[in-house]
Amino acid sequence: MDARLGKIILLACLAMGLAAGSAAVADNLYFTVDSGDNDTLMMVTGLAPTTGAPVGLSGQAGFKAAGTGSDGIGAIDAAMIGGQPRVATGGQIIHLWDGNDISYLKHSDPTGPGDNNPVREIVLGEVGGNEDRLVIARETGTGATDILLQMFEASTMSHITTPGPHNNIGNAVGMARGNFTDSFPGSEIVIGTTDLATLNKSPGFQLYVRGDNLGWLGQQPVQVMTDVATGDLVPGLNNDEAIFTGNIGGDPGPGNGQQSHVFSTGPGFSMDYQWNNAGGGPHGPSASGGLTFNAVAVGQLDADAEPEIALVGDNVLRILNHDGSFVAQTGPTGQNMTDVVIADVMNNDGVNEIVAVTDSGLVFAFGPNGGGALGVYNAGNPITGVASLRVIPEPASLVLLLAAACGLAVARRR
Ligand SMILES: [Ca+2]
Ligand SMILES: [Ca+2]
Ligand SMILES: [Ca+2]
Ligand SMILES: [Ca+2]
Repeated sequence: MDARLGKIILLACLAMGLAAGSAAVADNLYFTVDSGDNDTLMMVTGLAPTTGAPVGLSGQAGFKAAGTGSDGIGAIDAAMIGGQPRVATGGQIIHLWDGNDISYLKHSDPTGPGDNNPVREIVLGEVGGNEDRLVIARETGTGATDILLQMFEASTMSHITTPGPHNNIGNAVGMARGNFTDSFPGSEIVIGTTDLATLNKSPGFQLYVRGDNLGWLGQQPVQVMTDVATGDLVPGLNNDEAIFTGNIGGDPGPGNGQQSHVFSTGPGFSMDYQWNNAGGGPHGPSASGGLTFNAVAVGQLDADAEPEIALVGDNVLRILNHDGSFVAQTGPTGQNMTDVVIADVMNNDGVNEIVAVTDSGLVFAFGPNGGGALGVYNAGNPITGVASLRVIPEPASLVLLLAAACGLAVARRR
């Protein structure tokens, strides 16, 4: 080897060693914030532990804020698309943002000018085997009790398909992607629906559609729900299952309210009940009552291979095992938590935290066992949604060659 080339490689190796020493990067967090009629998207690249009174979210690593020019923002999702971090938000219009710095990329107004019927739910990323997808759920018009699904190519925001609306099924209150069956490619989409006020029907449905064309697969009544999440909650069966939560069972009380129900899919895409966590003990009402769940997330919170479940709501954070067995409950929190994610956002340690946001404008970070908050941060306005994303750098071939030359082992976090 030429001496000069050797020196260059040595310097590059030193630089890579330094980079590897600080390579642990927390998952990004993105927040939708209700700030009047020009709602805000905010991001941080990590949270620092704090004690005592809430500290400003704007003081956290990588903080950025962007005006959306849209009201009613709250639907949010994040995914890697073509090796790039992307964030999608839905209010009166749909936005696609660069997940590195929430700079604006594209927008689409699915209802056209003059119609402010909001996007209720949004899913970004792989569905139907194609990672470049954005799916929204809304109504056909203001006050309608139907669900209109629309699929776009995410990177171009070009329209792909809008099947006919699902009539008399209420409004979407949760939407997630999961691979429920191998009969159809990639992930399918599950939607929770509810509309007690206007429908003389079941107060809530689970609705499944194909990921490749949004074709209807099945629906089934569940009762009042607020959110849905997916994960491999029944190991050894299919791939993913869906968990619905909310005020299922009616007003909160012993055996009612605050339930979560898990369903798998069977032959012919039947919807097979797996378990619910209704009942007494930790699942009973709080001393102050009113314990209902607003949101659910599925993710890894301990060392066993199965995922855990985080539920947040009015005055409560509850953690369950994948089979519904009780792990921990934190509360009363004195806060109405509106959304939750499970992500590694603190300490760069590969250990996930539970991040919950509130309608009073606070971000709570809890450890994987709940308990006292590891930090509380103030965004200044009500937070309507949160999404997380692990940004996976695309290794350039030169970097890989250098890594090989330096003899660096490539370590991967779980
Ligand atoms: Ca599938
Ligand atoms: Ca499963
Ligand atoms: Ca686990
Ligand atoms: Ca962590």
